[in-house]
Amino acid sequence: MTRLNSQLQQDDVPLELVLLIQSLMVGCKEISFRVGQGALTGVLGSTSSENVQGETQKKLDVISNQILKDVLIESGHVKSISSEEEDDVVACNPEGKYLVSFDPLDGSSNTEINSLIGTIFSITHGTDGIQADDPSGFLQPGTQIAAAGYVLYGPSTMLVMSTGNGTHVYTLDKTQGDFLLTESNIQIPADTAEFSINMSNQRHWEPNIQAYVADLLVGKEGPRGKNFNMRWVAAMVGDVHRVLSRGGIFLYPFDNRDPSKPGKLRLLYEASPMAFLVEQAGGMASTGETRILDVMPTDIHQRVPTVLGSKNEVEACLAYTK
Ligand code: AFP
Repeated sequence: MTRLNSQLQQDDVPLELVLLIQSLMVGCKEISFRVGQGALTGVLGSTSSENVQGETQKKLDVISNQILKDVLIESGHVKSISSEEEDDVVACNPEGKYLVSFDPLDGSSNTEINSLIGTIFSITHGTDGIQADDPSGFLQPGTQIAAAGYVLYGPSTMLVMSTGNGTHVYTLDKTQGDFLLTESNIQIPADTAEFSINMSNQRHWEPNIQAYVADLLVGKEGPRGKNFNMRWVAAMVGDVHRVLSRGGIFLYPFDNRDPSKPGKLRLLYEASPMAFLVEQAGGMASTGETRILDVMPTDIHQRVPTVLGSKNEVEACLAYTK
């Protein structure tokens, strides 16, 4: 089986980026181990602190964030980091070539029920002349991504990543400690009969999304002429992994609970890396109005409404929103 390093070489990934990805994976393997130990090592449960989003941090959020910061700083290839769990950017090596954004443990409330969680990351080039502690270096559209992916801590630990040459799936061989290529160039089926949205927010959605989902729910008798199934993992890594594996549409739309939060998902370390993977797998990713990868960030913790997945179904949804 092909090792991660060999695949990266085959995809002509520059050496410094390969070394950076290797360091990142050292961190993710440690997170995988710590997550697996669970209650045995007292890492479950919450801390008494909140992150910049006003969310109570889980112990594993803090541990995972520290692990990734340590390996990325040590790698020497990273100029600065932006993380869901850090208020500001973290300056690393001023000579480092790359900027890394990450959600160290997406879906961390699932740790309470031993369910899916993961690390989401996005890597871009640093801009000359912008200091390592200046957040404006991160304000680049997703089209500038050099590599993006996630590591899913489930029954298997899996890395799903793209460096712009298709989306590949690797499974961690825990006996050897290597990520091995288990599926290359995955393609999301263009059509689907499965959707993924937190239905409990229905009353807060805008009328166009209400109308789209209502038409899915009437099934065969409605305008879509077929029955739809629904799934919700409550961790974007889990829901997007299903969409990448067998198709589907995933939505976290704008809702009117809090006008300062247009959607729940953060652009830099959730929506954008997932949009990159989905597009590289032949799918589509939109805010409902524009392509996610074209959105120019204005803040490192910016949120965006998100609709992604099977191309024809995303287009069907956009017919309601545009
Ligand atoms: P955390 O990263 O704070 O755990 O949030 C997870 C998440 O942002 C995303 O992974 C899920 O899709 C979404 O929240 C689930 O939100 P609900 O609370 O609406 O289920």
